[in-house]
Amino acid sequence: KTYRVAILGATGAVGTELLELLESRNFPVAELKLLASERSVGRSLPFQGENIIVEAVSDRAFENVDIVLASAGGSTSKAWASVAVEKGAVVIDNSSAFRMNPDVPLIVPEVNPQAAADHKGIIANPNCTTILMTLAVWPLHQVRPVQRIVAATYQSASGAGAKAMAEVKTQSSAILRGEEPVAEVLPYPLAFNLFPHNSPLTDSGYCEEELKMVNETRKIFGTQEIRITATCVRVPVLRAHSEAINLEFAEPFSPDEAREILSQAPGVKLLEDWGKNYFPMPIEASGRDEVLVGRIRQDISHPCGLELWLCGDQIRKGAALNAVQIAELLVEKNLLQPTKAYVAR
Ligand code: A2P
Ligand code: 11C
Repeated sequence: KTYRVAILGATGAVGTELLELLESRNFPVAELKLLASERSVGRSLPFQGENIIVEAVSDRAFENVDIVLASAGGSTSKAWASVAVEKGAVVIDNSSAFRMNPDVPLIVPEVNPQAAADHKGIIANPNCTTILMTLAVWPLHQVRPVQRIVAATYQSASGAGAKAMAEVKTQSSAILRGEEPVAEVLPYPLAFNLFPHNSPLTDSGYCEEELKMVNETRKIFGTQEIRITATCVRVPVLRAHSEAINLEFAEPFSPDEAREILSQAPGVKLLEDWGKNYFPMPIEASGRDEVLVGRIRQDISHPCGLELWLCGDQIRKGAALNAVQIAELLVEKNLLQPTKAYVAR
């Protein structure tokens, strides 16, 4: 069986990766529609040896579509997801628009694939930092429940889109020429710099990105009991996020046992050479499917604490790959029937 697929946001950093992944993973595509804004009308993108013309998103564009992979920002998803569902498609949405909606499953296929069975037309793809963290923490949490997570992130420009990636390169060359870097997409120059994450600040003092790590992780793990705090930082890296994660359990968790568990965990690659001080780096995680985890060590400040470090490709597992894996899950579990039952607002 093959499926009619639409990519909403096809011209973006995640959209172009979605296109590549559908092809390289041999997703059973019967027909592919590429949707973006009016700005992209007339462009075309290659898929399976053909050039597919990009269309402006519209009501009609969602007719005769089975699956929509959406990555065009929250407001675009809010405007179009319900239209697509009403026309019979299942939407896998990479934006934050519906993630915390109780009627919308939030899925990392290696962690909570069972949640897909409850979908009502929309499935949310979690925030990239959340996806990467859950891959490393969930296998440990299965063995001994984690009680508290303290995370610090080092997030690449790709999380802010293709234009932010281009901006870091332009800023870098400007600085190397002795010129002032210009920041138009991100709020401050990122080249040779870093700054606390640029998502809106909330009254709690946390930015939205930090609260996404808290709330989304609890929803994916299916528990409100885990205490989570995070500090998110944008760094001048192109497309892979890094995270320093401190975990606290009710009893000690030996680094060797954690290593053994993570060496067999799906979607994870353990990468440690203590003799060479060689651990995961964003340049090695870039373009790879697995989240690289290493530097697992006992927290010297707490007998039941464990420290670890990870790097993962933000565009791939942090966004496009996870979305395509959700689509594969829907196919495998025969969950792609149109629902028409529910319209999210
Ligand atoms: P476009 O290229 O036409 O602006 P990124 O996250 O890399 O910035 O990409 C964002 C994606 O979302 C692009 O494909 C962009 O299309 C698309 N997009 C942004 N705003 C809209 C909109 N209002 N309607 C449809 N697509 C949009
Ligand atoms: C970043 N995680 O790296 C963000 C981008 O909720 O999907 C994606 C925001 C989201 O800046």
